[in-house]
Amino acid sequence: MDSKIVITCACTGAETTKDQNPALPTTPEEIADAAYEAWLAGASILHLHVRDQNGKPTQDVQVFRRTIELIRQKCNMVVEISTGGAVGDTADERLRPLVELEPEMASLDCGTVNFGDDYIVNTLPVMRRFAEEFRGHGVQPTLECFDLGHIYASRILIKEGLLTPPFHYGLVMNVPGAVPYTAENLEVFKKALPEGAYFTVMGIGKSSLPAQYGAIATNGWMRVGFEDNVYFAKGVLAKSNAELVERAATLAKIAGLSIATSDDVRSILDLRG
Ligand code: KMH
Ligand code: ZN
Repeated sequence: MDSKIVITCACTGAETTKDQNPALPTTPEEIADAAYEAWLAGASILHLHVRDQNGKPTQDVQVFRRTIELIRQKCNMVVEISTGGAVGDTADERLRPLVELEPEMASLDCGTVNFGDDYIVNTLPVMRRFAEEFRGHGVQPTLECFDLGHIYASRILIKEGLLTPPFHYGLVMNVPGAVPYTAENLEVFKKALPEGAYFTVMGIGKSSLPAQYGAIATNGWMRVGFEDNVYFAKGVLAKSNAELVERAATLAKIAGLSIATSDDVRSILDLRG
């Protein structure tokens, strides 16, 4: 499995708007189409946020359910529900889709951090509560770390037995007000991970492409998509999420890697399936 790389597509996010890129998928139908195209292009995991009828972020279980049903009609992509939600969401709101839908995977945010002029709150007690729900519902977490201290916070939960291997981290770099993406910072993050942990590198905004190279260089996995970055190149909007996935897959192949399938991910991370 070592020479396989996993690509996640984060096709919608909670904060990206159609004003930033008109190709942003927001309805269940648009998200399912985007997911399928991304899967065909090489993404094996979908990081899923959904929107209400007005295009605003929501943690409404029915919208998640409908979107996942539509995806399932098209492909077997691993669906990773967001429990980060949108800035300002309560812990209860963020957890509801996980509790009710029991997805194979979901994100578990590992600390409090600036989000531009906003912020997200994940104290240790909040993280413990989330970890207990993940365990109770058999959901594999992606431990999203927006700063170095978040990795150490996750390690407290590991020591307490609330998180168990296999570990999968999402190293989210370049959120405004948090750690910038640099090759050196990625190396430091990697060194702080528990032994044997898998990790996906996520570069926000203009750091998306450098972070993809960083992932390849450090034996990590890649995440691309409009949640992280709406541009294909400087001043050039991406036509679709699939276009970004396709380039990530090409970079990986040039580096001699093969692209993991969704079933590869299920086997590597021991997902329920
Ligand atoms: N939308 C951000 C506030 C996650 O999905 O777990 C949080 C986020 C992280 O996107
Ligand atoms: Zn997210």
